[in-house]
Amino acid sequence: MERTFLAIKPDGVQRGLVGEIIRRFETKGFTLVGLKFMKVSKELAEKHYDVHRERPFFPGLVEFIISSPVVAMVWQGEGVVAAARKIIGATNPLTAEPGTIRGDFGVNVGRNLIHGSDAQETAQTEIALWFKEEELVAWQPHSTPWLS
Ligand code: FUP
Repeated sequence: MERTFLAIKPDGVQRGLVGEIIRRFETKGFTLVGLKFMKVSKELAEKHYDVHRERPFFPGLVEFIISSPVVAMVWQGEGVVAAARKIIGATNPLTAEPGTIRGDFGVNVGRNLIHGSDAQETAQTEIALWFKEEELVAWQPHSTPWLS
């Protein structure tokens, strides 16, 4: 079953949006299989954003991610990687559509509230980077057998 990695960034936590953000994935019908509240090490932040290592915003991005706690999550469901990206919205919250998390709550590209894996392959890499296998819980919600 398809899985994606999501992280509510320090701004999402600081602004009290954890419940609101989780609610959107829960009510859509996706299944939570991993969740932890944590401070991110510099090493993990640099690995996570390795693709951006040469970009001018990289040092500031890493400093921001390690500045205060994040909520790291794994969600499961059919088509969850692409669907989560739609729920999250465009990278720049100023151009993100209303109705998306970034479109509804953000204004600054450097403070865009949440990370979501951009492809199935990236999701697998990011899940392995952030979670140990035993931290992921395989389960099926009883009340919604039509959801996978
Ligand atoms: P996304 O996949 O939507 O999170 O966006 P990217 O992977 O392109 O960018 C990763 C993070 O880098 C963004 F969430 C915010 C930050 N960023 C900037 O701070 N400035 C930029 O110009 C582009 C990205």
